[in-house]
Amino acid sequence: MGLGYIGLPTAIIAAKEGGVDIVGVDINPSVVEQTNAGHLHIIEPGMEEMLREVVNSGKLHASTKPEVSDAYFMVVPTPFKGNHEPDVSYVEAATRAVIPLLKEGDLYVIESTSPVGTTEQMAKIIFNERPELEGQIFIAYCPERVLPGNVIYELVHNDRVIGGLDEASTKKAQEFYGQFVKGTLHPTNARTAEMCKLTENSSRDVQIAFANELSLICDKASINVWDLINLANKHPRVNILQPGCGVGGHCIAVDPYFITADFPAESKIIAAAREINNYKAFWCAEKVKNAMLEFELKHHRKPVVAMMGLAFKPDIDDLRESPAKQIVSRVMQSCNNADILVVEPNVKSHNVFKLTDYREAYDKADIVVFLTAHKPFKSLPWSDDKVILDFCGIFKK
Ligand code: SAJ
Repeated sequence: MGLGYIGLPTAIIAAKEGGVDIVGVDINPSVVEQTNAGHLHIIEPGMEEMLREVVNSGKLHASTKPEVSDAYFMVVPTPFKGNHEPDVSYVEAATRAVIPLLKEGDLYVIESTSPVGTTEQMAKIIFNERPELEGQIFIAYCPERVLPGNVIYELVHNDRVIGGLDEASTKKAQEFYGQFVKGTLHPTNARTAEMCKLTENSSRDVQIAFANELSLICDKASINVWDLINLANKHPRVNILQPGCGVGGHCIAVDPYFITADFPAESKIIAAAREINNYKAFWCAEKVKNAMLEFELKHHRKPVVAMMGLAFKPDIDDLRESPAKQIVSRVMQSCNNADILVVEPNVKSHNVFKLTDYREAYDKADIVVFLTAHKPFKSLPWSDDKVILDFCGIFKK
């Protein structure tokens, strides 16, 4: 249920590596049509060839409606609402769609990142509608852990945590994933598995917030933050991550709110990390605006500004929830007539921003702002004639 960034690759790999017969279900008819035509609607290197293979061999077909199966997997989005409260309505809708099809011995698994207690909540909904199935089906939570861009390898090789509502459910889910996962399948209960997913992404968010906080301190203290972190990391028990222009994507910037919403009194560090990482993007935009004003005062003309990178992290073309994109928008809004060149080498065109080649933009610009550490940017030379705002460590040694 759900043929997005995780559901579709999981379906393809279970079909190809595990030999499982898959019905991929999505409410979007265009996704279903494209999948059945062997066209990958998401961006993931190497995945389209695999999709074509499993569609052609008849192992995978897509549909807008679920079909009677032996196992059902909920892999739909769990966004948050305006107040940062998690929204499990897609999980509930997908669950309700399969309830009429469930039969004795079936496996029902939630993969979507979910607040603690969601699996129990969905079990209640299932048994409310189908009381005769209580004790007759297997229910588990098994979060995904793959890194976009490296999905083919990580879906097979990463360890996974599997938490059933009872031991039999955990075992049944382990048997299923064992068909295509080579990593270890660690058994636990559903609540721990749900919290484990939230913990992994919150831990990374907190660690990045520490690096971002250091970058703000270092800016005031006239210390090169990249040198500082590099030196501190020479300590055998210190491993600081890299600061950037904020935290983006659909996971790390979202999942911690699933903890803070349910445990506001306890989750102080987790909440502070979200604030720091959000603030970092705002701070970067202010820095750019100040640099533009200073330039204008000094040179009595508006600067040409190159904004380097729109993707939410290096060397991908995914612009979803990207702090770089937010910064570019903020700067553009505040400086109406300024000459701003937007660069994203991994994307051909964009519906809002007119894109410029990275070398051309760098050559023309008076102020160069590095937002995403894409590899091609690292071949550009440092120039003392330009104002360079390096928020992502392009010129770190
Ligand atoms: N970032 C930094 N500094 C760093 C590392 C990352 O600023 O040192 C920024 C990136 O630029 C990006 C954001 O953090 O804006 C997130 O990037 P990421 O590479 O840390 O993570 P995602 O969102 O691509 O994938 C994460 C992964 N989770 C962890 O590493 C704990 C992945 O394994 C999960 O499967 C995925 O979230 C998910 O779907 O939950």
